[in-house]
Amino acid sequence: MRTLVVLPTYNEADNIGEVLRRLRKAVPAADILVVDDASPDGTAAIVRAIAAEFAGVDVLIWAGKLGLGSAYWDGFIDGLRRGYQVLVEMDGDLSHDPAALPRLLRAVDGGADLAVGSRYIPGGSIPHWSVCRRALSRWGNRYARWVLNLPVADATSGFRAYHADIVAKLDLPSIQSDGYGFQIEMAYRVARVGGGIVEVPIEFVDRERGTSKMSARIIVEALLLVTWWGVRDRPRWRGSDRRDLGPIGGSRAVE
Ligand SMILES: Nc1nc2c(ncn2[C@@H]2O[C@H](COP(=O)(O)OP(=O)(O)OP(=O)(O)O)[C@@H](O)[C@H]2O)c(=O)[nH]1
Ligand SMILES: [Mg+2]
Repeated sequence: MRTLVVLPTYNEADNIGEVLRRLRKAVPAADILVVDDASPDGTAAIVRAIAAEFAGVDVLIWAGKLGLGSAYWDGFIDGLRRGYQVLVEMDGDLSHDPAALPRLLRAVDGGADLAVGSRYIPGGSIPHWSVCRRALSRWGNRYARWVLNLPVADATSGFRAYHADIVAKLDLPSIQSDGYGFQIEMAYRVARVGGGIVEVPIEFVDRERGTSKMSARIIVEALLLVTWWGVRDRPRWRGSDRRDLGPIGGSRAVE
């Protein structure tokens, strides 16, 4: 299936070259679109230089920092327009190992609408995180799963492959969130339109170079939005059955 890997970047000059080279090795047939928010460290220039060497690598450059959600949104719209059948999301800081991508693609090839690289199913791991960060992520995910009745153990994971047909049904222009909220919102929308979600175990390693763009604002945004969606979509506060919420796709884990 024709695949486009969308890589959002903001100041990833120290990582992007290696990400692109490892991706090319892991999935030689996939095209790559880097969506860069005018990184001051020259990330886009590095991508351009590599694009001259490798066919199928492109970069979209925006005038300023518009956020992760907006970068994915633009990358997906571009991918849909150009007729790709699979759209991949992946961080550009080497936290997501390109070598794991073929397993996600196999899951989509096998019929999944969304394959999520999951840290929270057997076989998944985060070797370097502190107890605090692990607890925040784990409980954030449990909260989202409970409030939204979402059949995903790792809804904040940013390593995913979508079948393009499901992305086309998600009404991307109305997406409200950025950061972790964006990942949860996309998974929730897939479930609501009846898409099948499969989780594939991944190891998430901490970035070794560059700085994190994660912030308290992104965490609070995700928490508030999840709570709001849960309230908004609950048909009647009292006496409602969670199964009334509408079509929810099933989820299963694969090795
Ligand atoms: N285009 C674009 N990319 C972004 C923006 N913010 C983050 N990114 C990219 O999104 C990916 C994930 O961001 P990170 O800062 O690594 O966030 P994280 O993985 O949640 O946090 P860490 O584990 O601390 O690295 C990286 O490739 C970033 O360069 C943004 O505003 N615009
Ligand atoms: Mg990261």
